[in-house]
Amino acid sequence: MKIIETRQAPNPRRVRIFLAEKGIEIEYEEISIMTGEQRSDAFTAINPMQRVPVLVLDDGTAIAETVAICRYFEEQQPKPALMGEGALGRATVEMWQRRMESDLLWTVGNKFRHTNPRAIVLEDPQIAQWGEVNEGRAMDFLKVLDAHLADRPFVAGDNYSIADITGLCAVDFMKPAQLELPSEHTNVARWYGELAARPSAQA
Ligand SMILES: N[C@@H](CCC(=O)N[C@@H](CS)C(=O)NCC(=O)O)C(=O)O
Repeated sequence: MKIIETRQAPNPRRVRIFLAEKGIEIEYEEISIMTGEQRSDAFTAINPMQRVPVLVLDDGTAIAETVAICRYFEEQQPKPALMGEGALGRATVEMWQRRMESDLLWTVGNKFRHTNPRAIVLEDPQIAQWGEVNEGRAMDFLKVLDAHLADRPFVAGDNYSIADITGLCAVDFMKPAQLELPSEHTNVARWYGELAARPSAQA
């Protein structure tokens, strides 16, 4: 079993942090998305979407999509639960996981992909205006997140979850996207600081 990834990219990092929190060790194989290896015939045969990460099982079965990979390991090793427990717990984690992904990680990612000259190899054509629209959406979401974190330690409540992992990776990806966390978002800053201090953040 192995995971094909690109170490610098945020989605593979989500999987690495998830596995570190569970104490699961696995083999990693690196490809370079900046030189287009995800578009090779060999990789396209594994993931026709040409994206990392991909989990390849010992029988050759490939599972792509970050959350699907995490789901696989959550089912294999339920503790610590990172995708919620019970109907309400799972629904709450999923609600916030989806928000952290679509309203923060993807918006920050689009800002990077459409405005950073280095990202032309990933996004051609780059549409700067779309990058700016996404910056506005990311900033709007951070306001919502700051209010939400005022009275709970983690995004989904009392327990650390995949929603926090996605959030940590999104906030860290603000740097290459040339975005700054507004200083008034003290709750986000507190939450981010605690997540970044966990050993798993180094995975
Ligand atoms: N929906 C996928 C998205 C994965 C994704 O966008 N991965 C990026 C790296 S973070 C990638 O492979 N980019 C290559 C490209 O854009 O060509 C997931 O959740 O895993």
